[in-house]
Amino acid sequence: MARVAVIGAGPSGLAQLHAFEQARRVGAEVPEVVCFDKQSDWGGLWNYTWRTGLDQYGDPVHGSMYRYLWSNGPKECLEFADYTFDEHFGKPIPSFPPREALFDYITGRASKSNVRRHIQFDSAVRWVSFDAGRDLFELTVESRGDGSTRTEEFDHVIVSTGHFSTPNAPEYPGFAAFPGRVMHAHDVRDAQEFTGKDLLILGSSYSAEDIALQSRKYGARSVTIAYRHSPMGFGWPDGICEVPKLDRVRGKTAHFVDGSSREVDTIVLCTGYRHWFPFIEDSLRLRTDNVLYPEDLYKGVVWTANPKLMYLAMQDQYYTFNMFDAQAWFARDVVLGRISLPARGEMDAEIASWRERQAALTSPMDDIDFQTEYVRDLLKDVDYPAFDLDLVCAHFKTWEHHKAESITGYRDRSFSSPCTGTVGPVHHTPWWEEPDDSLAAFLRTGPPAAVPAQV
Ligand code: FAD
Ligand code: NA7
Repeated sequence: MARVAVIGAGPSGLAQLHAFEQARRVGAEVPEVVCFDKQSDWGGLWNYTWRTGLDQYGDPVHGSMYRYLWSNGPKECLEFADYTFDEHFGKPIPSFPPREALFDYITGRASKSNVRRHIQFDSAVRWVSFDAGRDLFELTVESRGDGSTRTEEFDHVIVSTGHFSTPNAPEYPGFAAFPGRVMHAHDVRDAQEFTGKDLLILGSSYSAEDIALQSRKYGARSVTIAYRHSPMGFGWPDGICEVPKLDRVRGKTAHFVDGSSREVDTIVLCTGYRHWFPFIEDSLRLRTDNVLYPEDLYKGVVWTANPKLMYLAMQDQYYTFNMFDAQAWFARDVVLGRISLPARGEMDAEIASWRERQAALTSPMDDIDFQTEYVRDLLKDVDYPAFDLDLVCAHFKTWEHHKAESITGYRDRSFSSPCTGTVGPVHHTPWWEEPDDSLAAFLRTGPPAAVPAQV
């Protein structure tokens, strides 16, 4: 029997296991699927860890999520079409859940389809190579508990190891002598660490926005965000401001390229992450920046130089869980032989055409349209259950407008489900005033907040 290795049991790896299981349940002959995850439990980034730096076995910690993290997009935009929020929670829930609720949702579907039996935990894939003579991949896996290693053979390999765990950490003059912490977003865990402090954040994307907001929410005295190219330009609450690029640090004083300066206690590098696959041999290793359409991946999934290798979720992400499903369904059908791949030249030409379109994108609205079309293109070839993709696209654009209207209030808005039509109820407490991110507090019903619903 053919063997498939899935590396990583985060949302995209779990989508892959689920896709195979769905086919098996309706009678398809499915190969043996083995999933390896170096962590002790599933959920990938959503499996919160207090650890930073190295983990208990001496490997770099995978987790980049912090306490008090709430979904940064409407849950309706990531809903599984075959496992709705209504089904999981048994009642409508607000549109912007905290991390614990999304972890519960992701793992709820995986539990329902009983895919845990495929996963070997505490199992780090240390090396992936391809033996062209035998047309097989060799995976060297370490059982981290006892340090033993073994090499197994597979016909297909699907890499779903995420790409938001290895920091891109630039250095600026003066960091070495800065009398405070210089840290990357990857190591942020509890914003209360910054209570009473003056914080400097570098970067102008999701991490910068969210860590700035929550640091202030939990008591930072001030937050200064230094952008490299352009400011985010939101209407920041009192105590948060944006300034041009950092030039240098002298003692505790940060100097910016416009000549301004300020004293800061801590510097947080929200400077993004690197796609990092040191465990994959050179000829099979994806190299890309955080973009909507990486090079060398046909349909954003298939490694064109060796189509028995596939990568999931390697894109910059507006769409997440439902895009991972579309990719997983596509990858599954390539493995099952239901989708025949065109010749290498044709695959390369299609990638080039998408990347040409990508180069012409000039705004977040363009990006949203582009990723919508990408997901649509995947869905047309697979039997993933139908959902209203145009509504998801419209919701993303509305969400962008909400953020522009109120960066502290956008999480109080409600959206309708593209799967069930259910409108998320307004949360009992405005996000900016809600310190408790527990699932129990989130699910508690209470008096509705006076915020207009957007459906
Ligand atoms: P991951 O979740 O990173 O999971 C990868 C898995 O692979 C991990 O379990 C890891 O242990 C395993 N692994 C890695 N290397 C190996 C190896 N060598 N051997 C074995 N196992 C390995 N998305 C949203 O939709 N909404 C949000 O609000 C949101 N917030 C985010 C906030 C932060 C701070 C970050 C960093 C990301 C956020 N995301 C959000 C995006 C996130 O990328 C996706 O939601 C999702 O976690 C990606 O799933 P994944 O399975 O591809 O990767
Ligand atoms: P992103 O979205 O990849 O953004 C990285 C940011 O880092 C971006 O604003 C970059 O600036 C900035 N950057 C990169 N290098 C530098 C240097 N050298 N100096 C200053 N600024 C720099 O990563 P995020 O962590 O924000 O988001 C990743 C995921 O986490 C995302 O999916 C969220 O859901 C959570 P630029 O804009 O290019 O000027």
